[in-house]
Amino acid sequence: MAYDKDNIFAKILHGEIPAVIVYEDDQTLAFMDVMPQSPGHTLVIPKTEAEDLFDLDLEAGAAVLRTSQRLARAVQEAFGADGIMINQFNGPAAGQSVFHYHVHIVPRFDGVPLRRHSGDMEDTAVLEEQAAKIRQALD
Ligand code: DGP
Repeated sequence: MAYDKDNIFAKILHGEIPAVIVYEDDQTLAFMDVMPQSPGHTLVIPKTEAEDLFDLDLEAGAAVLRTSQRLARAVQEAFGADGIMINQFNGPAAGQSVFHYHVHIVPRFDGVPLRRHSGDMEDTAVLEEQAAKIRQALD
């Protein structure tokens, strides 16, 4: 399958549809997942075109890892999470639904089950509030 330039994350990257942005540098963008599995669920994407892990340039992958580590620290601090789960799906059979490579940063809390993957949409106002907490916790 060829990379679809009109996928929803490409549109976010190019400012064609809105997203609650948490962090941006020259190689990566991080924004709130609109269907969070827990409060603070954040996504990190490369600015290069890559459908999935198999398609990912390693330099872009290193940049995504660097941003993911920074974001994971900030999310953990901002939400007082007991743990941080990192997910990354490749192919529909693995649960991938948006075909621009992305890493999920999902805060986990002892004894609290996750909401469904790609489940209910969160209010933008709530996501804005959570993003502000994460931005504040970023180094
Ligand atoms: P995956 O299954 O790994 O491809 O997950 C895609 C994630 O993206 C899923 O958790 C829901 C989220 N998502 C889907 N559409 C949008 C959108 O338009 N904006 C944002 N911020 N997140 C989205």
